[in-house]
Amino acid sequence: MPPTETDGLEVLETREWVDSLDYVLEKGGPNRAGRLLQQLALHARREAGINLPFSATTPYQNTIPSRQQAPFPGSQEMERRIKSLVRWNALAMVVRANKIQEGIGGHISTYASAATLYEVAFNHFLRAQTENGDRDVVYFQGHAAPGMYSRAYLEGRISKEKLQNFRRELKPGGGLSSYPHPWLMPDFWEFPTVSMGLGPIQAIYHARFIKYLENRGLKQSTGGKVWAFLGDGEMDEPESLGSITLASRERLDNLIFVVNCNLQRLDGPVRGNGKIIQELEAIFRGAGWNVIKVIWGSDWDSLIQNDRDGLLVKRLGEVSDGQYQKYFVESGAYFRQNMFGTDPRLLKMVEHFSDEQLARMRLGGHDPIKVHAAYRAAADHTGSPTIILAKTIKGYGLGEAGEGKNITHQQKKLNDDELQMFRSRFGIPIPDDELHNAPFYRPSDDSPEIKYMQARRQQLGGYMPTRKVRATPLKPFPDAHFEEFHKGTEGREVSTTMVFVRLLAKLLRDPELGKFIVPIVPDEARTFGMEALFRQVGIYSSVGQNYEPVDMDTLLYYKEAKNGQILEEGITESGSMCSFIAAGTAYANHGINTIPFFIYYSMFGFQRIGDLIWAAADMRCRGFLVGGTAGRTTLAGEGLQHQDGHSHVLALPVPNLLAFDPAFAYEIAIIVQDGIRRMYVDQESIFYYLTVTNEPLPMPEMPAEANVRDGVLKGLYRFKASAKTGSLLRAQLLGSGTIMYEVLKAQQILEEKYGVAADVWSVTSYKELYRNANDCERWNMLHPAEAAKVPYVTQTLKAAAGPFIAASDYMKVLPESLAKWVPGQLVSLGTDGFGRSENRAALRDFFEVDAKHIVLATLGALAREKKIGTDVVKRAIQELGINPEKANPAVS
Ligand SMILES: Cc1ncc(C[n+]2csc(CCOP(=O)(O)OP(=O)(O)O)c2C)c(N)n1
Ligand SMILES: [Mg+2]
Repeated sequence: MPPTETDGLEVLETREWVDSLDYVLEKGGPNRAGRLLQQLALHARREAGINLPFSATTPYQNTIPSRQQAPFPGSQEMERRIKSLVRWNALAMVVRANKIQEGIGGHISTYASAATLYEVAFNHFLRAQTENGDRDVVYFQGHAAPGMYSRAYLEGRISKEKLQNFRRELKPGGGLSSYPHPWLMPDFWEFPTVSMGLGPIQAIYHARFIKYLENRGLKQSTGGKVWAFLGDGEMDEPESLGSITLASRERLDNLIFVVNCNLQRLDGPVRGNGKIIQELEAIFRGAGWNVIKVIWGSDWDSLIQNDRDGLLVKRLGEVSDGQYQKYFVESGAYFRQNMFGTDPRLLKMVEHFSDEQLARMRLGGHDPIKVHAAYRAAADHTGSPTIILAKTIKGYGLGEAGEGKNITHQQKKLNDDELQMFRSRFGIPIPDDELHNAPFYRPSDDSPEIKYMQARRQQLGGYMPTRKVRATPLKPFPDAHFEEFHKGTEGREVSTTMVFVRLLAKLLRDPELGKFIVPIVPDEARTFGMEALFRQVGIYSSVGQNYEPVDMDTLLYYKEAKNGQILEEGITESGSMCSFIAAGTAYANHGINTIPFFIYYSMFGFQRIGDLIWAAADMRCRGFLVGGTAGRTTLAGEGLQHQDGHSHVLALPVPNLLAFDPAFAYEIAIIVQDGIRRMYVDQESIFYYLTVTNEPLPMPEMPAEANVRDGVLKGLYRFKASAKTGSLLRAQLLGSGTIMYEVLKAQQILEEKYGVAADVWSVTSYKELYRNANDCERWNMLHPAEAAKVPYVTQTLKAAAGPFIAASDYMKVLPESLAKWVPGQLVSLGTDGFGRSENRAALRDFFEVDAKHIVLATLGALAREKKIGTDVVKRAIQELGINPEKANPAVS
C-alpha cells in the first residue's frame, strides 16, 4: 500500500526529503536548491507524466525568510517612540476636529494600521534628494493624510494652529485639507490620491515617464523610485489593476507598490471568504511583478521555522480573511482554540505561549524589522516592479474603540476611557485630567525623538511630502511657427485636425524647444493623420525596435526607438491621461518643462476619464488635451457611441481648464501659442482642452481687425460683418467649430433670400465667456456702489442689432449659459440627443444645426420681435424643405 497523507510513513518520507534538501541548501545555496527542485519536477513529468498543479501563489508566509532579512539599521526603540508620537497626534487631530465641529470627519484607522509602513519608509527609504540630485516620488494613501500631517507637525513644519484647523481650511490662518490636494496645499502635497485607483495607475505611468525622460536624455538616470502606498480595498478599482502589465513589460524596477492589507475596507472585510493577499499575489505574480509578502511578524519566526512538516503554514493558508479579522478582536484563548485547535500537533506547537502572548503575536506589517527587510529587498530589486503585500490590523491600537472592527473606518470620536487607553498603550506623557480634549503633544526640539527624526530626514535629503516647482520658465516658441496659419489655405480644404498636426510637427522641429513636446495617442494616430510623426520623431520604446516593421519600405513606417518622442499608449485613455499628467507636472516633479499634447477621440475623454482630468486640475497639470473627431454631426458615420456633442459641457466644471472649440486654422495657432506662453513662460496653473474635427474645409485668412487675436482668446469676435449695409432686418449669428461653415451659409441665404443682414461671430469658447461674465456679476454683487463691470460678451455684442442665433455641434445649454448677458433675444441651436450613423448633411438636418435651420431660427426670432410676419416663417419652412413634424432629436 502506498503511503497516505496522514500516516506515519509518509511523514517520515517527507522529512527525509526535506532533510536532503536542507543539506543541498546548506552546501550549494538557494540557487542550487532551486535548480534541483526544477530538475525534480522535470524528471517527474518525463518519467511519470506528473504535472504539478499550477499555482499562482506561494504559501501563506513571508516571502523573505527570517534568516535572509537585511539587518535593521536604526534604533528600534527610538523609532517606536517617534511612531507613537505620530500616532497620537494623528488621532488627536481627528478627535479634536470632531469634538469642536460635529461631523467634520476624518480618518483614524487607516493611518493607525499603516504607521509602521510609513515610519520605516520615512526613516530609512524615502529620499527627498539622492546623492545624484534625483529623488523618490511618493503617492501617499489619501485616507492616511492625518499621519502625514502629524509627522510634519513633529518635524516642525506644520504649526499647531494648522493642525487644530484640520478640515477647516477656511478658518482665519488657514487649515489643512482633508486629503492630499496640491491645489489647496501647493507646497506640501504632490498627488491627489483619494479618489481610489487613481494613485496606482498614475504611479505606474509616472515611473514609466521617468524612464522615458531618461531614455530621451532629458533626465539623468540616478535611481530614484516611485513609491505608492495603497489600500487593499482600493485594489478593487479597475484602475488599480488595469495597467500592471505595462509596469512589468517596461521592467519598471523604479516602481514599488506597498499595499496595506488590513483586510478591511469601509463597510467590512475586503475578502471575508477569501484571502486578499493571496489573490493579489496571484495577480501580480502572473503579471510579472516581484511580489514580497509580509504577513507574520518576528513573534512567529520560531513557530514557522519549527514547522518542519508544513502543518502550520497549511493551516495559516486555510483560514479566511474574515476569520483572521475575528482573531484580531477576540481573546488569545479563542485564537488558540479556533486557529490551532483543529489538530493536536498544532496545539502542541503553541503550548508554550500563554493566551496573552498568543493574542499579542504581531503581524508582519506592524513589525519594523519585517517591513524594513521587505523595503530593502524591493529597493535593491532590478528588472521588474515590486509589490509589497503587508498584513496589518485596521485601527491598530484603538482597542475597544475600533481595532479590527467593521465600524473602524468611520471611527472619529473616542471617549475619555478610550483616549486614556490609547495614550497609555503608546506611552504619551499626557496626564489623565488633560486628556479630555485630546491635546497635541510635541517634545522639545532637543528631545532625542525629535533630533532622531530630523537627523533621519536630513540624511535622506529633506522632508516629505514637499511639493515645489523645480523648473525655471521656458522661453516662448518663435512667432514664425504660428504665423503660417494666419494666412489661411486659399481655398484648399483641410480639417482642423490636419492644422493641429501640422502645427505640432512644426513645434516638434524647433531646434531648441521641440524636445519638450510630448505627443500622446491611445492608438488613434492614423485616425488623426499623425502617422508622419512616427517617422519624424519616432515612437518611444524602452527597448528600441527589435523587429523589422512590415511597412519598413514605406516612407512613414512604424518606427519605434529608444529615444522616440511619441507616447503611443495603445488603447487606454486612462493610461494616456496618466502619461499626460506625468508630463504636465514634470515642471514641478522633475524640473523639466515637458509640454504634453494628448490627442484622442473626444467622446472618450471627459465622460470616460473625467476623474483623472479632475485630478490633473488639482495637480496644477499643464498641457493640451486635444479632443479629436469632435462634434456630434461632424464625425460622420460613427453613430451614438462616438459622436460627441457634450465634451464642452463636461469641460465646464474643471476650474482651471480652458476649453476652446475653434473653427479656423489661425484660431488654433493663436490658442496654442498663447497657451504655451501662459503655462510655460508665465507659469500659470492652467491647462487646455481643444476640440478639432476631421471635416475638410477651406481655412480663411485671419481678419485684419486689431482685436481678433484678443477675441479668439476671450472667446468671441466678429468674423464677418454683413455686406448688406443699410438693411432694416438685422440679425447676429454665432458659430463655433465646423458648424461655423453652416452659419456662413445661413448668412448668405438670409441675405439673398430673406433680406436679412446678419453678422457672423466666431465663438471660440463659451466657457471663457461664461467665466468672465460670472466674474463681473459677482464683483458687481459685492461692490454695489461702484461702477458695474460689463461682461466681455455684453460689451462685444452691445452695438449689434437684432436677435442672436447661436449654433454649435454641442448641446444647446452652452450658448444658453450666456443668455442673460447677451443683449437681446438669444436662440440656441445644438445637438442634444444620441448620435446616429449617417453622413454630415443628414446629421445636421436631424439635429437642426444646418444652414436651413439657422435661417429658420433667425426668421422665427425676427417674427417674435415683430420685424416680419409669421407667414414669412411658415413659407420659409416650406421653401427650406423642413418637416415641422419631424422627431425631436433630443429624445429620439
Ligand atoms: C473612487 C472612490 N470610491 C469610494 C471612495 C470612498 N472610500 C474612502 S475610504 C474607502 C475604503 C478604503 O479601504 P482600503 O482601500 O482598504 O483602505 P484602508 O482605509 O483600509 O487602508 C472608501 C470606499 C473613494 N475615496 N474613492
Ligand atoms: Mg483596507
